[in-house]
Amino acid sequence: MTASGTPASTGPASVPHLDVDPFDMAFFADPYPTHQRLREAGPVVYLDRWNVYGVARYAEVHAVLNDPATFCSSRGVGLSDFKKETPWRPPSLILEADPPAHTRTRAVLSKVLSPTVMKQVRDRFAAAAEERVDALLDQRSFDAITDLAEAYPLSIFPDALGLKPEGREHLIPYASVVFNAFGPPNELRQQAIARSSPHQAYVAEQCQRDNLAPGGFGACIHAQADAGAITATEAPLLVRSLLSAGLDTTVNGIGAAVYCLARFPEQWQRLRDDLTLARNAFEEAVRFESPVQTFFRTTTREVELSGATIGEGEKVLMFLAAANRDPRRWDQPDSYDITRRTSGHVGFGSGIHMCVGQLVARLEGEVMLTALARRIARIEITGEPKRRFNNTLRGLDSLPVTITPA
Ligand code: OVV
Repeated sequence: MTASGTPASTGPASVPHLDVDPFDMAFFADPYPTHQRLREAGPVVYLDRWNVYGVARYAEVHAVLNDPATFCSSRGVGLSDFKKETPWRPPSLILEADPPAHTRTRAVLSKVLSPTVMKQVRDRFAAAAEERVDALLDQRSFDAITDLAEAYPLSIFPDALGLKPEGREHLIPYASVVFNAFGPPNELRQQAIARSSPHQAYVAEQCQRDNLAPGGFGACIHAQADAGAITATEAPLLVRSLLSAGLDTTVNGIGAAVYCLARFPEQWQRLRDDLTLARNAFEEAVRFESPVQTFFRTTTREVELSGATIGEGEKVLMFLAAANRDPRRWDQPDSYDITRRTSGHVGFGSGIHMCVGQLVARLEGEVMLTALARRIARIEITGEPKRRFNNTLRGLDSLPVTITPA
């Protein structure tokens, strides 16, 4: 059936065909009505605009994420099929890999970003959050994206990695290219790649062992090469994964949390009344806004999914954000509720590829929301929020706010 209810005449039979483009500006401006259409059309849909299957319900997104042998990552987790097209950069050794290759690299990054390591950086991350809030209290009116959601991760994460001070202005632009590149060959992707050379050159250089300060995440990755867990050639590419996925994601996660707490003052008040809710308030913002909106997989064989037959070598687009608001899974999915049981949300993915940096993200979110809630009585949105357009990331470019001290 097509979206208008007539039988599909071309393309994969027996699944609803939709003509929506989930990578155009109108969709990014307000994805929610289309998310609902995608969920309601059926468990599996076909998107004629890009010739891909789509899943937007929680059950199917979860199923695809948890069958990595059938829905592989090694052919790319964007629209481009690495079996048919040359990737724009050498593939990631963790994101764009399947077991058994993935298992080894995953173990290394899990160790580098482990609970033990979080204990070591926690006090520094918390002190930097307090310092940032000090500065914001002096300003009273500021941009919650540039002055908070970007400024805070930039004040800790590059140092935690062990990056030298010069050139850090490339980090967010580089990540923006990476996440635009998962999308289709639209203007966002093509322009991003066309302008990526200086950012790529910076990142490649910083991944080298000599450019990473001792004790940082980057040096720890290289030390894993000495231990024989990975080769010396693999280490720089794994550092690249942290540079790709470790900054812009948390910028948008913290941005999402502040945007939620500014829009829903009763939730802000609950957080102020009980600071132990900070970690779940951040988690709920990841569910509610889903800073990473989508990823693709590629089928390794013909497979039946909820009654639909998908052939081998097909791209499947997972709408993580739609799954995170699927009424089949969530009560009041469109409410931001900091006391909700958030576990099971797919904002960090699920299964073997679930965000390896999730503890860093949660630590940053928790300590920042704690610092804000302890010292600020009110957050008021005082200007028009401006959206930032990216093929994969959802977030704002600007969020003018005025705060009232506690
Ligand atoms: C999850 C993610 C996003 C972007 C890049 C990478 C990972 C990477 O491994 O390079």
